[in-house]
Amino acid sequence: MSEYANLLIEDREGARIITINRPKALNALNPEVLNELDQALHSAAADTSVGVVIITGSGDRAFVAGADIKHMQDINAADAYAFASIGHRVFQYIESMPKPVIAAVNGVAFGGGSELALACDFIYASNKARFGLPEVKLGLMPGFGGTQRLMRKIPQGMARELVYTGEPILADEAHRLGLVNKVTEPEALLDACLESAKKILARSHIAVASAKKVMVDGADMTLPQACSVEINTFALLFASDHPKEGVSAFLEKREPKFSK
Ligand code: CO8
Repeated sequence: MSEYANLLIEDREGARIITINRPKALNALNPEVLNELDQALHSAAADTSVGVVIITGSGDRAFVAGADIKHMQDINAADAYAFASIGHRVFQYIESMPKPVIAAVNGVAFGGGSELALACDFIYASNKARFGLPEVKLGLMPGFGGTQRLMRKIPQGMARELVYTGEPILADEAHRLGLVNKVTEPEALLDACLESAKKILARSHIAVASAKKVMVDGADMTLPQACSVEINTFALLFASDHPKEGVSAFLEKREPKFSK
């Protein structure tokens, strides 16, 4: 029994799978779901038995069909500000938490669903997945970071066209654009994510967390600033025993055993 009303949690050999579970609303995000996701992510970050997080949606139709449209029917500007802020807080946490987060997009990822996937470190998708930011069709615009993160992940002109038209793209097109790392058959999606997670889990978690931090923080810095952060973070790795173990293992022709 999950401690969450709208999430299912499963651990598989160091990977924590968080499944957004509101199938009747195609896993749409309301404030309650977002707050639960926030809690689940903090809990995964604090749990030393977890090295990678995978986020997916329940059922075979949707990853997440967007922010909850019903929730937005009668809200005012202050409510909208509060709702958008919750989404931003949670999605920024995905970027700042020290463990990689993989989006396993198993169906539609529309609006807030695409925005959630965009905040993850990388995306694997089933060949049934569709991505889109259809907010303008509803008189809205992306409000969970989509206008900013999409532009930073695919060519600007393409991002603008997707936002202005609200038209969806299929998984293969998202792959061609570099938005998605891998496209699989639906039944193979989770295993593909777990396979990638397994490789990450075999590495130094301190090195992976440090690389994530520099890649996320550095993305919006000038190149000299970002490189300077990289030098400092690289040097800091040597405050742990991981470089010694990794380098010794290489020279001794054995697999490294990194401390937890
Ligand atoms: N919110 C709430 N309920 C939803 C949502 C949603 N985003 N999407 C689907 N549902 C519900 C439907 O209302 C329906 O419920 P019911 O059975 O009670 O009528 C159920 O899920 C199944 O949906 P459909 O019958 O429509 O299923 P179809 O297979 O015919 O269509 C689609 C599937 C194509 C995914 C269709 O449901 C759809 O187009 N959904 C809306 C997609 C969308 O526009 N998403 C963007 C929402 S706006 C947004 O995300 C803004 C983010 C920023 C917010 C900032 C805060 C202020």
